[in-house]
Amino acid sequence: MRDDLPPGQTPTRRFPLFTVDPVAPLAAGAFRLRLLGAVEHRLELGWEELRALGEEMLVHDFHCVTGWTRTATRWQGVPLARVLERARPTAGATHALAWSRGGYSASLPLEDLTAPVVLLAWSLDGAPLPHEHGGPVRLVVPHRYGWKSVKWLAKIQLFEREVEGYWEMRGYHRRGDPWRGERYG
Ligand SMILES: Nc1nc2c(c(=O)[nH]1)N[C@H]1C(S)=C(S)[C@@H](COP(=O)(O)O)O[C@H]1N2
Ligand SMILES: [Mo]
Repeated sequence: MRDDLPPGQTPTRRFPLFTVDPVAPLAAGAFRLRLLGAVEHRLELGWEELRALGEEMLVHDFHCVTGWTRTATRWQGVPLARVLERARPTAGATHALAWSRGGYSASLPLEDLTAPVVLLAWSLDGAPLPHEHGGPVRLVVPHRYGWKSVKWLAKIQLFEREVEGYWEMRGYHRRGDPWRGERYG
């Protein structure tokens, strides 16, 4: 992680909430994640199966496109790459939609999703991930703007073409690299 901030970002230690699809809390034991679409092996993982894949810790700034950066945010979870390996994306797979339980989605190029910083996170700043921040499990894609880090993660759908999620359909950038200021387009 770099010490400086991407263009147009202001640091904060608060962690503002941003939610367009409020959902009811879900007990960790009831959590399920499905991987489907352009994969050789469809997968459905429960809480215990996910936890059995191991745990990594990551400290990274979290950049919302509206201009706040929650600095040095500590996440624990399993790298998504480990789960994707098991699902085996097809040779032609290029993009994915990450879906929440509430119907929110974000579009991600496959190479962004397999980066080592991308976690299926169940812990925030040393405590179980609170419901309002996407618990029991959210996607964390800290090298992209925050709208790609889908809370209440339920499903990852792979595609052999470019696709748009909730904000990409509304004009936000397909990649969303904060260092290049990729807010719109
Ligand atoms: N399910 C869901 N995930 C979401 C959003 C949302 O509205 N619904 N908002 C995104 C946006 S724009 C940001 S900046 C972050 C904010 O995460 P936080 O609410 O935990 O701070 O969540 C992202 N993930
Ligand atoms: Mo955001």
